[in-house]
Amino acid sequence: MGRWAMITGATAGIGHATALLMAKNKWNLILTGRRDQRLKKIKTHLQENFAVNVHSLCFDVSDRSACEKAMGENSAMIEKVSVLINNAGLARGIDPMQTAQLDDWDVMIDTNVKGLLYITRLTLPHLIKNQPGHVINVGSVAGRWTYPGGGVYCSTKFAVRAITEGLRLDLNEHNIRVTNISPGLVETEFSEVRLQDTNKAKQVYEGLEALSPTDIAEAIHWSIDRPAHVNIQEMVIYPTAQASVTQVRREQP
Ligand code: NDP
Ligand code: 8X3
Repeated sequence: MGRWAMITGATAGIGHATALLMAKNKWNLILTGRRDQRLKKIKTHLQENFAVNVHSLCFDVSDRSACEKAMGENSAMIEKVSVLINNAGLARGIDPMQTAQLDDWDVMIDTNVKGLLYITRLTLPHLIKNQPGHVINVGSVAGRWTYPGGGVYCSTKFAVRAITEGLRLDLNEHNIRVTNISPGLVETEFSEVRLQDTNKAKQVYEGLEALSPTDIAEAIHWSIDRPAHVNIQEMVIYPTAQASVTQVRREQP
């Protein structure tokens, strides 16, 4: 039967890179996201190149009934999962709190906090059964340090860190590993989604070597690949050019 992992937000960036690396390492996968065409293309690529089983589930993690429907209708598949990688997430806007859009706050909180909680709660009974179970939450350095214009995004990632710790405490009796991966700047679609402007998004990564999605996928896979008695509780990973959430060294053009 082999080992099964579920990765949320596998259509791009860190989630996509993690799906690739997990498939290379012979993990069967359940991949989720909202863009069905991309999910299907990735599924076909992984099945054809790595001889693993891949299922794709297209739904919005911030929609509670969509989560319950997707997980309920596919329970025969979900019940095989022993590793959950909660990666789906996003930032919207970089405005100060006094002028930010309430809609942006709703989307970030609903996706990064409530979505992660829905998927976790619906998957946990299977993780407890399928030892050794492991939950990996993709947090952020924004879950440790706050920066101007990032107050609400940061608060969602602080919440992810608190949820990770809460899970570890509650699941201790069930021998489940729980890990928080906290990256700094990773070059993905993240800034385009946040700023809704391709040129401005490019500037975020200009003049520095940001982390690649594969750098984070490797950290995730390495954490999973430790012996079952070893739990990597947290990893904070910055690019060398980034000293803090507010200090980045950029080469001049
Ligand atoms: P991308 O925008 O490249 O990828 C985000 C993924 O999340 C996509 O697959 C997207 O799929 C999915 N997603 C977003 N919203 C939803 C939703 N409501 N329902 C289902 N899936 C959703 O960004 P990254 O790869 O950079 O981001 C992945 C995670 O890493 C996020 O949690 C982010 O906060 C975190 N992170 C990113 C950093 C960075 O600098 N890039 C640094 C630190 C943390 P689709 O659009 O198809 O739904
Ligand atoms: C994404 C990294 O510094 O843009 O979580 O918030 S940052």
